[in-house]
Amino acid sequence: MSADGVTLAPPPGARPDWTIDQGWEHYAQAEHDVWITLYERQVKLLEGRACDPFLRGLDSLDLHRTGIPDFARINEELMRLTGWTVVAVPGLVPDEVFFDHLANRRFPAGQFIRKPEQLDYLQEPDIFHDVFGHVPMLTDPTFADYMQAYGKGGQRAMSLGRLHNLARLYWYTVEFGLMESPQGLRIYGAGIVSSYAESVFALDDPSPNRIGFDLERVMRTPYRIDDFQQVYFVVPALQTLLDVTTHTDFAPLYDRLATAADIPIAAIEPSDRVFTRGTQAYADAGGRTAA
Ligand code: HBI
Ligand code: FE
Repeated sequence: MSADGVTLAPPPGARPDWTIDQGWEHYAQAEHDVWITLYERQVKLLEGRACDPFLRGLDSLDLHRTGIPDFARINEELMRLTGWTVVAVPGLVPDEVFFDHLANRRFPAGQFIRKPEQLDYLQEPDIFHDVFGHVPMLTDPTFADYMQAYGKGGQRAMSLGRLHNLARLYWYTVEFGLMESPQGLRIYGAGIVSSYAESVFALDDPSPNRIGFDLERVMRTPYRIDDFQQVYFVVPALQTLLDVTTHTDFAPLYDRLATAADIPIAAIEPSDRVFTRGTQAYADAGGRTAA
């Protein structure tokens, strides 16, 4: 449902749940080549940067073999591992549709791939972001349960008018999350692992803050969709995400959030566990617009 309470109808050719056929046989070789270019660049970079569950998931799904992966093929393995499937959608879908898929262990993935001149940045999630970025983590049983719990929580947050708070949880975990490991910080967020530049920035750049994950803290922190993040939140383990969603009573939390002020995006709070106190030099210099 959009803000005015009207549910958008699916576009022509899409089913009532907004899914479409992937039409894998219709991809042009040039489109497969975009996938292969992106894939090879990321795989080299992510060894020692992405967390182990991501790298293991990438291996077990064998996402490289065919260029753009055929959902029918990866779904066999994904279903066997965690009971999830990937379904094709035309692009962004309404929140309620998105949550209904997640709550039923279906991940809606864009069917299209970016153009060769958009390798580094695009606004709407394409198949590379959605499948390379999100699907490997869905092979991890703990993360798979977290994503389903998020879908169920989304349905509830919508009915309570707190979706903007819950969306921040998705953003700072599923999309831009970092995790501790014995060898240092590792990436699990799909928005990072699917981006060449942010896979470096998120771990190595002195600009952003890196702060220990805390549910309420995250839900009070706005985010930016148009540039590298100014703050990343670090979980000790994926189990933290699942514990937090299953052991938190969200009703009193949402009550508190209704009166709590947002925390400025680059602020460090006295109660924060600080991994990196960022310089914010990148954002202060104007970010992408200055580059
Ligand atoms: N649709 N295809 C798609 N992918 C998303 O990540 C997505 C969406 N619709 C809504 C949405 N995300 C977010 O608004 C929620 O996570 C809050
Ligand atoms: Fe995403």
